[in-house]
Amino acid sequence: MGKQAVSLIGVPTDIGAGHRGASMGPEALRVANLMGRLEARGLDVIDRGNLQGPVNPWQPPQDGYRHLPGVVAWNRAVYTAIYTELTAGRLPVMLGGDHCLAIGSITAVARHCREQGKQLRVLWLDAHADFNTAQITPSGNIHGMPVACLCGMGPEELTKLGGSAPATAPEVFRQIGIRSVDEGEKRLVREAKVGIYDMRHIDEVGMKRAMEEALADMDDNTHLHVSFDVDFLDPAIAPGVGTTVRGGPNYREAQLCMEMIADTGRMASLDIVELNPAFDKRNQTARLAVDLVESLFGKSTLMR
Ligand code: HAR
Ligand code: MN
Ligand code: MN
Ligand code: MN
Repeated sequence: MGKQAVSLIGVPTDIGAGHRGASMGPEALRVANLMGRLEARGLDVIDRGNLQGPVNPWQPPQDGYRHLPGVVAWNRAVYTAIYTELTAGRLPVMLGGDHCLAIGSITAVARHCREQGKQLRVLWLDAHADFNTAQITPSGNIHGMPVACLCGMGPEELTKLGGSAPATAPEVFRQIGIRSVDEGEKRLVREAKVGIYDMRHIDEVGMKRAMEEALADMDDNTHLHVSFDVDFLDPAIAPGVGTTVRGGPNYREAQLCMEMIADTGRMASLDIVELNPAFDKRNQTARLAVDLVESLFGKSTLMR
């Protein structure tokens, strides 16, 4: 077998976030030597550099959305870039940027899966469900809305990024680590039947069983996309994010989560989002994210 081909795509924007600074995420991951560490794992890695898009105008919400035109522009660029890598048979790693960018990446992945006759499974590692809409959002920040948009609930410019809506369906999602869901959002995720493995469940059954459940029913026809919001992690180990929520996975739980994903051998695309160096100390959160991404690519599997 040849080397697994991986492409890094930087998307330096905080256009969908409520705090400035996620725009510095791609560079922080590069400084933490993401590329070198993946190469040391035997992967063929190309850093495609950064995509471009509008500057964050930092305006209040309009009609329930903050910066919708800017969010659309960045996501169009992401959609095209991720689709191009998948078509070339490479595994795209999107270096965010805030989590609104997963609308573009996952719309591209869903199209690729349709064209290849693959089943899609999305693991959404996050403290938040990201299932808000303009009607129920407490903030207007679009990084709180990507899952709803991908399921067809949202503005047409985002739900139809790939031509037709919805890009995908609630059944493909498995959300891990959830511990902050807004009131209106709770009702929507329940109605949509998104698969939620929240911290309460992880506390009760342990990370091992929660991940076995989230990874069940996949086969060699499954394309597994991992959307890793760094605020998934407990803020004690990962302070470098804009929206920390106490009570997340600790270092070992997070490693186990990543190792179990690696063991499936099915991960075919990845987002690393919400890393915010403005809140970090000595780039420790970026370095932790890189450690965990190494595990996602099988670091510890080889030691068994
Ligand atoms: N639920 C809140 C909102 O919609 C905050 C969610 C956004 N935070 C994130 N995304 N980091 O996961 O405003
Ligand atoms: Mn493919
Ligand atoms: Mn998120
Ligand atoms: Mn989050």
